[in-house]
Amino acid sequence: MKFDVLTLFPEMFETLKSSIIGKAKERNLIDINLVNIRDFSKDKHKHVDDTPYGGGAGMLMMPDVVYDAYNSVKTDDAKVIYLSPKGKVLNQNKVKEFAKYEHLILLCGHYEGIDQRVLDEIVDEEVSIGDYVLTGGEIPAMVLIDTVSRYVDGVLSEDSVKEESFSEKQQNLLEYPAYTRPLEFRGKKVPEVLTSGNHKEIEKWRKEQSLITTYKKRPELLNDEQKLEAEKLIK
Ligand code: 4H6
Repeated sequence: MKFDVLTLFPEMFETLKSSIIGKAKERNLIDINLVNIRDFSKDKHKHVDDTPYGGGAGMLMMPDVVYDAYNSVKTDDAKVIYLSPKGKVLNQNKVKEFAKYEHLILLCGHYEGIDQRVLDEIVDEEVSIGDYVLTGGEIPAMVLIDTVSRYVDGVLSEDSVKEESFSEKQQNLLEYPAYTRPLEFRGKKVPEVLTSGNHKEIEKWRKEQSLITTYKKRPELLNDEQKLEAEKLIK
């Protein structure tokens, strides 16, 4: 999977060198190519933004500069995603859909955003990572790279992939609580069933805990039947 990132702040992506995504890069499972939009500025002072026609606060990224940055990486099969607070909110189904592409181009806005004409020309999809405002599209682009990379073959361990296919069976449920050593912490013991060795019972307990957790934290994820079942378990 190839990600081209069009950004004014390529340094922000250093953090992707760590952990699982860093390993995936080292193993050439994913390729993250950072393109500094400023390299495509048209003047000797390297300007990339200008004031909005019609007045108003702030600056806008200029269309010709952004277009030339895009042109330097575009291919016929690439999907261009613009990270913006106006986009459709990202969810796991959207992530899986993006993971089917071999080439994603991520456009990061800064200042007040980007001239509409170049967006109309090059953007396939406008995506938001949630209903709040950030100073730039870089953190959303990193969220997209991280979430999509998890679906690239070989990035996750075999165990995580198995665990994921299990949690997909219970798609709308949150994870059950998990415990590790020590057996007792500040007077609290690990639930006995987990040390029983009875795998049938453990599976049943985890399913019930998932349902209870979801009922308490995100009831809107459950249908009426699941809510009734959760209420029975809590009583
Ligand atoms: C494009 C257009 C994404 C990018 C405007 C980006 C939140 C998200 C940005 C802006 C973002 C998200 C600049 C508008 C700052 C507000 C960068 N914020 N903004 N939710 N900001 O995915 O002012």
